[in-house]
Amino acid sequence: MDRTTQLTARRTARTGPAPAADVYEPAEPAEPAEPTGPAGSLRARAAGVLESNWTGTSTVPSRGLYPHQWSWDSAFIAIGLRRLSPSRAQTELETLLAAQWGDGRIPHIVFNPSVPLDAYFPSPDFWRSSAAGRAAGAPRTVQTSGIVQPPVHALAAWLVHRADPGLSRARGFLARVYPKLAAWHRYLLHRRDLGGGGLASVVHPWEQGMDNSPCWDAPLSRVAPAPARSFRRADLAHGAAGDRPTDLDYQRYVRLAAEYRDRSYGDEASGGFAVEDPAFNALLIASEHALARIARELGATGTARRTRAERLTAVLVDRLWDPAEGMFLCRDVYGAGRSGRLLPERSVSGLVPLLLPDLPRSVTRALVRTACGPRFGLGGPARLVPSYDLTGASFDRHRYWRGPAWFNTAWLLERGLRRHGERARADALRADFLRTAAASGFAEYVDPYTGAARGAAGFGWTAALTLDLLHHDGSDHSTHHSSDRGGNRG
Ligand code: 9WN
Repeated sequence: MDRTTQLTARRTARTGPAPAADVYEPAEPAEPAEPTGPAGSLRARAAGVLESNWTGTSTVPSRGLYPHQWSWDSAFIAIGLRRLSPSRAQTELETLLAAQWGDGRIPHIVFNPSVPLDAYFPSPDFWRSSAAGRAAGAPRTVQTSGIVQPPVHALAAWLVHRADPGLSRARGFLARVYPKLAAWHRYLLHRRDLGGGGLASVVHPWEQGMDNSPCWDAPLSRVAPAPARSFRRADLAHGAAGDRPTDLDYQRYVRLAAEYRDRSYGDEASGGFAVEDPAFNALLIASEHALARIARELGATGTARRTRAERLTAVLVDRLWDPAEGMFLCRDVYGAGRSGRLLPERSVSGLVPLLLPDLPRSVTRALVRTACGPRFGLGGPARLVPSYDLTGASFDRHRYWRGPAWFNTAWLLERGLRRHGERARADALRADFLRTAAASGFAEYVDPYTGAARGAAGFGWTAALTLDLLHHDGSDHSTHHSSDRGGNRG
């Protein structure tokens, strides 16, 4: 028995079965004991990472490589921070939301003005948010990027609230963030429905968060690269070139972002790249479910939101599910002469919808089979879950999102497995997560076969999600596919 399993067994004996929980928060003991021994020191180490990445109002993903606030990083970080300090977790989200644009978008980076411009590229003078984004309502006093990242925020806000409802109510936390989160979802569902089928599109690979995933190769190939000498990358000062996106990828990222900026960040006229991504949309749906919960907590019914989340789940299946592959695929909205087509690349994004409660049983079964099969090797040869098909032609075990395993996607799949009754697999993934996070020094990502650390060390969401998984012992989690309907156990 490894240390984590021992801890689990001890905790189970002590606490007995955990109380029922809602669909957004797996069941767990109400007052879990502080982990002691090795897990206790893992907790202290993870807390230390979050402490040294804390700026006073938010947490940087990494001091060297990513010295500003990132949108989906902050959401994952808040989910873990609530285990240490619910008030700091609230501040993390509130700082991000203070940089929201008038049209509802939450920018993917909020720049720290005290960090030198050349510390990260593209810097504020590239995005020129307050000038180029004026028509879209960019804030005047804080500099941001103009693109977005996956909408994990409402889910994070709900989980942060649940960590200390008394404090949250006393501070009016949900009442303050709800209108902002609602505007964010409105932006995505209306301005970003570029395919016209009801799902949100990303207009840049950085928006989806898995920057150089092979999923983008075909749609990106239609984008003319920016001249190589027109910009200077900062990332290579911190990471090995073989671990990072290529120069040619960067030239295309820069072209797409510059063109979006030069269109004043307007979504009316389309650029060259629009993709409906399964993880991005699944996170939007999970967050819409969370908004329904928040609405109920604030005294409304939340019914319209819940119904919308269910309808969006059906649309997701309709537009992105591939029964032959047993997973979700990306839709290239401008592919096939702009009539749209599913992209054949298989990435971990296509497994993330397992998170959702209302999927048909045939779909969840197939997703679990695919995750555990040769392509993703869950519970077999792979550590955590690789970011891309192990057998795929573009698989590269070291290059960023083209193979390495990441901790945020492992956390999402752990929740998905637990939700759908795959308790043994979820427990094993949780144990692997904690072991790998500890051994890798909370790495940004790891080799999917060996678990060896790659990318930045002391990475924010790796440490934060470690705290979250340490907090519950995985011993009693029911599925609650539909059991939350009508009741507010939040
Ligand atoms: C571009 C901060 C971010 C993550 C992304 C990850 C990486 C940035 C980069 O770092 O992207 O946004 O410079 O490569 O791909 O998921 O949010 O940690």
